[in-house]
Amino acid sequence: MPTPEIRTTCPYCGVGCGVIVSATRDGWAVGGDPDHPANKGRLCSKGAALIDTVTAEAKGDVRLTQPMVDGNPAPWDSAIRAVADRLLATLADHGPDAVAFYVSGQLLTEDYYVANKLIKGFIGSPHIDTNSRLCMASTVAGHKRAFGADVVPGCYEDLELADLVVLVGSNLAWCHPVLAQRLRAARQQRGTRVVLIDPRGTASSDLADLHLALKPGSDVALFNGLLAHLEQAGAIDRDYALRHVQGLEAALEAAYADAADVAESCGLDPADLATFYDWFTVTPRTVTVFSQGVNQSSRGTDKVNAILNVHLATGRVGKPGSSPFSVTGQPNAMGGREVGGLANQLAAHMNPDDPLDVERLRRFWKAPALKGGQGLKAVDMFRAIRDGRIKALWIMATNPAVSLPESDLVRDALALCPTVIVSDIVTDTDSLRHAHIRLPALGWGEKDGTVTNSERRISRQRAFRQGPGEAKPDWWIMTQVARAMGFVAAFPYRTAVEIFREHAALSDFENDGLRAFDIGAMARVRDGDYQQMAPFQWPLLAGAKRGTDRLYGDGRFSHANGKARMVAVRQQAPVERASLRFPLIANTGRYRDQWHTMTRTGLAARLSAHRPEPLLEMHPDDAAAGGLEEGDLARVTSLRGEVVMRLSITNDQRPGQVFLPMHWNDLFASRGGISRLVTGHVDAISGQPESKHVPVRVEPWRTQWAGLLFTARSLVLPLALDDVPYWVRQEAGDCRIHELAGDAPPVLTGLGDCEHLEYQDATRAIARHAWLDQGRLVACLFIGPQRPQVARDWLARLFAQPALSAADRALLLAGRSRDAGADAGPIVCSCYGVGRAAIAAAVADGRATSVEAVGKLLSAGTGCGSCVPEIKEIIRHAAPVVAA
Ligand SMILES: Nc1nc2c(c(=O)[nH]1)N[C@H]1C(S)=C(S)[C@@H](COP(=O)(O)OP(=O)(O)OC[C@H]3O[C@@H](n4cnc5c(=O)[nH]c(N)nc54)[C@H](O)[C@@H]3O)O[C@H]1N2
Ligand SMILES: Nc1nc2c(c(=O)[nH]1)N[C@H]1C(S)=C(S)[C@@H](COP(=O)(O)OP(=O)(O)OC[C@H]3O[C@@H](n4cnc5c(=O)[nH]c(N)nc54)[C@H](O)[C@@H]3O)O[C@H]1N2
Ligand code: SF4
Ligand SMILES: [Mo]
Repeated sequence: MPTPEIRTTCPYCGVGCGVIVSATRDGWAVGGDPDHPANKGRLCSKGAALIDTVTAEAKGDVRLTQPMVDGNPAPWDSAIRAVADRLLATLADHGPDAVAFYVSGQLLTEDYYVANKLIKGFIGSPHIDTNSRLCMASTVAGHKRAFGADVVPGCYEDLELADLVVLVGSNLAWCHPVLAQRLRAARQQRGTRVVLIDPRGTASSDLADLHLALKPGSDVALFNGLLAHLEQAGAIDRDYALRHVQGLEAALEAAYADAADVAESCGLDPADLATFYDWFTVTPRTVTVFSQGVNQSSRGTDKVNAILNVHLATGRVGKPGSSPFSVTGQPNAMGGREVGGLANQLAAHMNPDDPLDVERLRRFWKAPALKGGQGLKAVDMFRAIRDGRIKALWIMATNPAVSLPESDLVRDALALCPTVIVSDIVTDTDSLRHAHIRLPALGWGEKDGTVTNSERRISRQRAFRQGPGEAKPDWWIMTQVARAMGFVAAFPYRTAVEIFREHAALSDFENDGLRAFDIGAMARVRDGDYQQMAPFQWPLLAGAKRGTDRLYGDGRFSHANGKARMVAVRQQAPVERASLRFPLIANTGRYRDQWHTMTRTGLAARLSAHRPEPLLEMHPDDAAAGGLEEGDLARVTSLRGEVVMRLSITNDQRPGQVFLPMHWNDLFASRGGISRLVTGHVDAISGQPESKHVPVRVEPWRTQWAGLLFTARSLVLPLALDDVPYWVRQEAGDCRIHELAGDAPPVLTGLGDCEHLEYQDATRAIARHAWLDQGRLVACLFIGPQRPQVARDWLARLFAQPALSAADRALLLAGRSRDAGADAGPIVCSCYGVGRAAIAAAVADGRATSVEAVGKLLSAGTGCGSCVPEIKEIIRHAAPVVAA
């Protein structure tokens, strides 16, 4: 019997890779879809581990399986009634402006469409915003200013056709790994030049011929300098500019005003700067990829336009191998922009400030409640909740208590809000802890719909498994609530395809070329064809067979006069500067194997082994000045809050700057939620927060003791975590590992009837404990004045054994196995599960001294390749030091 295969799309990053899920004897296997144009069969570590997360979710009480109203399980009909009643009561008592939705680029387009229609069209509140505000808002605003519409002109193939690829504020190797793989392959084949513009060294440095480690926030100066240079070098395409561009002279004037001291403003070596400018000048086929180092800034929109300016001035837009390219973060960030999920958008690329658009949408939806004007953007929305202006909030597929800036204030807002409804797939998140009503949503692989990736390509997500318990698709939940509120006729949906057809019809409605987003060809798609739908790019006009891969290549833009606009922008510093009190600048971002707030990737042992603990990365000079050493715990304080993190000293950081990962939340760490530090300053145009530039102070955080606790997954702990000031939890397969540190000796509560083994050395303040249940290891704890050095992997593996062998039992309290090589260390290659220790050993004893040799010997680096930069790093570190 052939194995049933389902083609679907990866639910993580905006590359939008096609995956094939096939049933195996004991579950499923996942592989890259060779026919999907985004990845052509490739996957990254997160995509390859999709089944791990699905399997981990199925264990224990991870998934939310039934609606909960005020803490009590409720059947769907009463939960729907409760949501509808509370929203209606808020409407009656306080009017529509007291209701808000906060949604996500991780919803499917069909879900997103219904959310937007319900709140804007029928509840009559403009207050819907999405986590894309923290992500793509500056690009949306920059695109609109320059092009007249939110359009990404290029496509992925351009990365392969380009001769020069400039990565600005993008860690492509970790955050869009399959695009990095495509770029790496093209580079090997045709010697593509790559320039990385990022204040710190990252895994993407490994791809780059030139790394410009600019001062944070100085991108506008850098690109203004480039624009002035282009004009001096005679590289402005005057003919193109004359016919297709407005605003060249004003933009040049502004650029010259910044150009005099670019190297100084950006803190760069003038020679490096000149190299970059020369390469850009002489290379018509240039793609500039940009991401959060550009967007997440109080000057984000200007940064975007500074980049678009140099492409417009040279006519390098929407041509093969030649375009600016904003890569989207979330799987459906782009779909959300199509349905108008942001507070300053209407559906289908219509404009809430244009009365004609508002009237048009009102007619199409038959929605008399639809108002013109913009709603509150995310940061302001949560401030309005805290002020009591918004009294009912529905959160879907996002975790704002962790991901929004000034997150202590966000938590206060949630605690004060009279009605908080949260739809999620898991039982517990920092945001769910504040919910009065919790609604169980179907997750990836359980639901059907579409997503749009960074290159405007719409792909299907398809179900291959049953959802748990009562979980339902997000669109279904909202449809039922809408109907219960009385909006029956406008919300007739029984399947996702009905919503998709309406969305497609709206994109085509009275469009006549007015709006770039048009998928009219899908307005009558049949159910079966939707099931079979192959990935396609928009626009796809009624009657067309194929979508359009590039836009604006002909120089006709979306502004009314058909011309693009160069925007005169000037370098401005980030809102806050380093000061005596907060002398360092904190930058925040991502790790290779974690996704956002870890609700899914944090469950997979394979993914959690790459960086089990969040690290504060710091330059050696700053560490020395602060009296800090590698592995120390440090307290990081900003104007808004504090966190505690383990120090990693690295030359990849510039002096004066530190880097913190955004992923850890209150479920995974006692003091690791870094958005507590982030100030709520936003870009004046886009409303996007300045998440990459936070003045902080870093001090040693010394404790009397440190510990490591291993427990079987489903077990109560032998001590109260609440009493331990520092802990970080790691899922390690058959067990959980907690790093611990504190002052007062931990109070052990023990584990009931379990057999307790114990070793104490009071003079050295060392204590070791183990608990066994009928011979099976259920917990062990190591405590000492320093962080205990034990064989983590070996100990973790003991939890899989039904009963410990006498030999293992004898070694247990020592925390050491007999086989010294048993510990892999942090996982470097997650495709083949190869740890740092094995690679370092092979390098040290000369068995492998190149990436290729490591691959041959251990397979590491031969899967998705995301770990190649780390393997190189290990080889570099192992290089013999020659005495002077
Ligand atoms: N592994 C993984 N991949 C992901 C995600 C994830 O959570 N994990 N999330 C997805 C999402 S939603 C998004 S939005 C993308 C984000 O993808 P990226 O934007 O690539 O990721 P970040 O790590 O947030 O930030 C990128 C870089 O911006 C740099 N930067 C900081 N300040 C400046 C500056 O002033 N100028 C410049 N030029 N650079 C600066 C940082 O040092 C950082 O290396 O990743 C997507 N992919
Ligand atoms: N300091 C700092 N903060 C940042 C960033 C940064 O770089 N630095 N990056 C920002 C960016 S770019 C982004 S995109 C955000 C991301 O931040 P969030 O959106 O808050 O992060 P996620 O962890 O992806 O949250 C998704 C939630 O949806 C749930 N979920 C998953 N699938 C479904 C589903 O199908 N339906 C429903 N209803 N729920 C589901 C998950 O369990 C999870 O709770 O963080 C932003 N915050
Ligand atoms: S590159 Fe992005 S979409 Fe592709 S497999 Fe990795 S996380 Fe998924
Ligand atoms: Mo994002």
